[in-house]
Amino acid sequence: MPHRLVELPLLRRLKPGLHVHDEEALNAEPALSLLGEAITPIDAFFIRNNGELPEPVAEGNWRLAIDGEVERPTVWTVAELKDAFETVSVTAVLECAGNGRSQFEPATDGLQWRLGAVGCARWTGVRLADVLRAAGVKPEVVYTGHHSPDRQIGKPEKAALSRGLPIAKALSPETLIAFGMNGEPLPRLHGGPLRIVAPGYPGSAWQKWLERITLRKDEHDGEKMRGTDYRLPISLVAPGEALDPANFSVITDMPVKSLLTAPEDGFEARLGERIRVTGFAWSGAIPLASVEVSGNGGASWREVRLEQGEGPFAWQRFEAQVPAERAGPIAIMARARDAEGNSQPLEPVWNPRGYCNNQVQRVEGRIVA
Ligand SMILES: Nc1nc2c(c(=O)[nH]1)N[C@H]1C(S)=C(S)[C@@H](COP(=O)(O)O)O[C@H]1N2
Ligand SMILES: [Mo]
Repeated sequence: MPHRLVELPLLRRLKPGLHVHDEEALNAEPALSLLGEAITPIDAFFIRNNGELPEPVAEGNWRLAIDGEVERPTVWTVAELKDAFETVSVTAVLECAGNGRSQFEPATDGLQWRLGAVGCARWTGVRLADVLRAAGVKPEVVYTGHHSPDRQIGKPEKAALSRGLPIAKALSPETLIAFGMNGEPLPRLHGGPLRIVAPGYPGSAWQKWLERITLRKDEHDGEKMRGTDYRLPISLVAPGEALDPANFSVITDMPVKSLLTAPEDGFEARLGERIRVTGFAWSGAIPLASVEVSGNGGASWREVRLEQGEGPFAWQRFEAQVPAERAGPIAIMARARDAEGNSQPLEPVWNPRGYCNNQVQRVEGRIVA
């Protein structure tokens, strides 16, 4: 029986508003209207799984091993981790690298996410750096490798996903081994009892159900770390072109992006009314600089005020009023720019696996007299 059938009732109960993708693994995303809050509620947060969910394990029985290129290989219980290290929280956007993939033309392989594979939560845990330093990071370490018990559908011998981080990101203070989400114990669907939180990096780097970290002298080569998996071409590749693996590098910091959460696609407004437009903008590592909104399909743009976010890795809210001036179709758009001048492209930048689509979103509606 496809695993999804077993877990689906659980998902429906915990996250009733999510659209479940027709895949063997459990993957689901919310309607954008559910993403209107600065902190995305857990019941509206997307989930992404590359394989079967692992069997539930009581927190007291969970172990995290640190090994590889360390002075002192260590095994921790969750309670020991909480006792030994300072507990910290970071508010950060978690976005799947495949978010928005359904908009690529020609279509690429992979889950056809709409725009909802993103959310912003308060993550609580211990700094990965503190745990690694306690084990003694050898000077030759360049990468971490993360391991979890979840397996590919129908292939119990193959890990679903085993990703890692460049050591600089692993030792950076925002990177956590998290056990809490929005003030609650980290839910099993989100990787509880322990997951990696790598703010600014794609969701693939946020290893769930973390049970082992191996420090390495080379880039990690685990499941979904090879070939073109979670990699972008260094120089652009045309659809159908032969792919040279040497032209691909691992996705690290996510690009600048914005999301309109209201109005919804297909909205109707009355002539003369002011349409309330709300949304969020964020950027992986380069600070966010500005957001502009267009109420006329991109013919003209107006800068909007960005509200303060909860720290550098949170998304920032914005709001605008767009006048409903003419009866007929209307398209509302938002375009974010980062501090280095990168802004969201109007068209998706095509790549073979359909990653990092940060194209300007277009919400279409109608103005009626
Ligand atoms: N063990 C494990 N960790 C994982 C995955 C997975 O399949 N297995 N998927 C990754 C991907 S691709 C994403 S986008 C995020 C999704 O996190 P969420 O399900 O908490 O939203 O988890 C990441 N961590
Ligand atoms: Mo992802």
